[in-house]
Amino acid sequence: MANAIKIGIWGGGGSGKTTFLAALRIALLKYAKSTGTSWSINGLDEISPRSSLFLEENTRHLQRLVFPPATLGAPATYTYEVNGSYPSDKVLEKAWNWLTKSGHVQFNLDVFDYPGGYLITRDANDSLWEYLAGCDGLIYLFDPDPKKEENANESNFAYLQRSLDMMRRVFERNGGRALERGQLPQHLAFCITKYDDVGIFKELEDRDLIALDGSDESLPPFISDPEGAFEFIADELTVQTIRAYFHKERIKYFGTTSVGFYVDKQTGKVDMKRFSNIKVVQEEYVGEQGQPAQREIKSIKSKINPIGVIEPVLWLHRSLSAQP
Ligand SMILES: Nc1nc2c(ncn2[C@@H]2O[C@H](COP(=O)(O)OP(=O)(O)O)[C@@H](O)[C@H]2O)c(=O)[nH]1
Ligand SMILES: [Mg+2]
Repeated sequence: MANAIKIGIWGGGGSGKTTFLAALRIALLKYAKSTGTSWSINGLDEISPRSSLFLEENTRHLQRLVFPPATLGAPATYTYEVNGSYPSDKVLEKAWNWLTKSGHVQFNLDVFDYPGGYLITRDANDSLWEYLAGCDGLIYLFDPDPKKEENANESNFAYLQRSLDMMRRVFERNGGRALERGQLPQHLAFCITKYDDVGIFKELEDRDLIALDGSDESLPPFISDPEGAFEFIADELTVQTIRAYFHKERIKYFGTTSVGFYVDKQTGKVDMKRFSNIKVVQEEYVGEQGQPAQREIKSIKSKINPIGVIEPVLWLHRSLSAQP
């Protein structure tokens, strides 16, 4: 698999990497069912031990309607192989065959899993940067949580600035030939995640950035202009950082939610008055000084309906296979 296309998934601590990966397996199976095709994602344990187990366990968590546990221990890289084919619609077939050569899709997907804050503290010699720089395509999970954005160590700007700088250094160390006009050579699928979050959703809706497909009411709400949504939600430094480091024509923005929206069992549609697929319960616990305290535990209301999860992955694959 020396020439396999490599796609890497990264993002800040708690941005939803593990949930995204598990949702991807479910989304691929749903896509296969609805298009009459066959798709799979399997761990390459010979390259990255325990990849299969990691995916299996986290998919099981989502099926049991709980979020995967946060990564607390050592960082790890998990490697997967995705196999599939596009639907054999006559027109599509022509286009995809040209893009993918055989019509069969195969690529590797790397997921970097590390505890919150880890990325910020890594120096230029950390192997994480080599891994990221070695990917042909990158998926960045942008967590729009305003509480994190306000914290200089947890903001997307901090994560992006550091990782893009470090990646650039890897290319410079290797002779700098891959850098063109000072920009990174990779394709970037930039995902605005967790847009199902009630606060984020309302903000986007107020700005007319949420659309419902008029042709079918059962289709869930989607972000009509993901790049516009990014400009609206993120601070300008983050927006300009992305534009500075990647070639304009190699970036695409996506609206992503791994858990999706709650579908009313009676109507089979998303009820816009109670669209959230997340349940929050307050849990009592004993704080560090022995005082009673409360925290929020989030779980999932009903079967997940991932949106914008396979799209960035397949867009990257298509863009990369179309390159000479
Ligand atoms: N609203 C919403 N929250 C999510 C979603 N995916 C993840 N989360 C939240 O983000 C937390 C961290 O997700 P996780 O996948 O563990 O992040 P990681 O640290 O990047 O692997 C979860 O425990 C959830 O509370 C999503 O699609 N929607
Ligand atoms: Mg994780």
